[in-house]
Amino acid sequence: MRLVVVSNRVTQVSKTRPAAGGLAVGVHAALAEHGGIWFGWSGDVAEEPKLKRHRQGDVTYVLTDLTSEEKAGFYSGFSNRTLWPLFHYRLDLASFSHEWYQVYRRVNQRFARELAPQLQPDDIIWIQDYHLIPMATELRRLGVTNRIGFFLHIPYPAAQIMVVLPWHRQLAADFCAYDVVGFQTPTDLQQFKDYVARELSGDVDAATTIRALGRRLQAIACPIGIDVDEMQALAAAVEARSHVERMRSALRRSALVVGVDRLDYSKGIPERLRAFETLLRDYPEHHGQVSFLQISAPSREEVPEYVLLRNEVEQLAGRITGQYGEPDWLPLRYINRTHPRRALAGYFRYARVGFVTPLRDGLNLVAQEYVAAQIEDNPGVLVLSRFAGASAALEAAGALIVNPYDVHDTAGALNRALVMSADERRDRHRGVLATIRHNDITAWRKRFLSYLDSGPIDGGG
Ligand code: GDG
Repeated sequence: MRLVVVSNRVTQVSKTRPAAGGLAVGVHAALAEHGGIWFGWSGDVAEEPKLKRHRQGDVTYVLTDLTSEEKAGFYSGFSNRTLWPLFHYRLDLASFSHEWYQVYRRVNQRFARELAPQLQPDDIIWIQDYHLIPMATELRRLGVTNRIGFFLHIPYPAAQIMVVLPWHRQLAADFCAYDVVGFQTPTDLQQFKDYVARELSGDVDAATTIRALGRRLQAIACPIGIDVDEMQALAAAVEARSHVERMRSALRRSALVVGVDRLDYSKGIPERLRAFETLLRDYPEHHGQVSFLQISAPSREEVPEYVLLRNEVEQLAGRITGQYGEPDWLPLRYINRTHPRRALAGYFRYARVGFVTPLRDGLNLVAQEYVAAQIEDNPGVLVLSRFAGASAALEAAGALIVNPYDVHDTAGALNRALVMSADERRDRHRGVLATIRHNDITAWRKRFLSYLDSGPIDGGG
């Protein structure tokens, strides 16, 4: 069996440079095991898109460009200003444009046309994420009969939200064209089943088999994970590095709270800053004792909603520093730049609190990376939003769960994390780390591919 992975962006890595992020790590490991193709957008814009191909070991990378019109309609438009906000429950930020939708379908058609000639009869095909939902429909139209799976990295919203999308029926048919669809959490899976039952009168009673629109498919919950050993090694290796030393001497005796995200409205960064401001107001004993480092990597800067968010965050950060800062103590360090992965690992390791409070998040890998980077006999505490997919598994395991819309609740949890005894921190850390190990990146790909490779497991006919 050969594996063919299709994702919007393709991350090429060498053996010496580990890939950043869960998707890249998981896909690389799967491709290394099975051999195959990784197909997707090169990240380049060209008015006459060309296929670029190169081989590394058993893996062939096939990259295609987008025209500027395609990038605007497919990527910045329908993917990131329609599907992304809608699937993250932000109806107020979602825009609906027939033109964008047409371009979104056309790009998926073109990707399918470019991919189809490269396929062999026994290949299994694994499509990643919301940019590419129509890929199975388009491949089937071209006569491809291989098994095709789809994994959604972001939440699948409640049916009442989904039906707001003018093209929800077309997308539902696209989902049903797959053999296997995977979601991050049991809640996402249930919401997909609710949609299929209500809107398509489909049969969703069997454990994983769904029958709808004349098709039979498997739908599973399959949370993504991280490479725990890789993050532990990265974090342990930074101990002697100068940036960590500099940070520790700048902090002096302050406890570090760390937040790391793309600067995205789904991540709840303004709410997080307000919660920290509430901590400073309501728990003045932390003045001079705590410092919050928020790293927000620039993201989707061509999208207007992200420009507004950046302004809002900058204003809040300025207000907090202005109101509470002292010449010899900075309560907040806000940085709007991308950092090397090993620098992040170092900040995670020395932070007493990992502050991860998205308003909605498919899963959230930062929460897992923070936990993996801890020093086991003196670990920090994960404060995690209930609206991160990761909370489904980590709540019972020992994370402190908060409602990020409630700044008092969040500030209270932050205070609790900051004053927690070492024994309780160790207990909680042990539980959370064991869960993250159990659901790591290898478990994710093996579970998904076991369904994709084997065909229907329950139901039959
Ligand atoms: C989507 C879903 C789901 C962040 N800043 C920098 C940097 N990062 C890395 C993190 C982490 C990754 O990017 C972010 O992953 P998340 O899961 O936290 O969030 P999304 O980017 O929104 O990912 C999400 C995920 O897909 C996987 O399915 O969990 O719910 O939204 O690895 O460490 N990496 C570097 N510099 C940075 O400044 N190098």
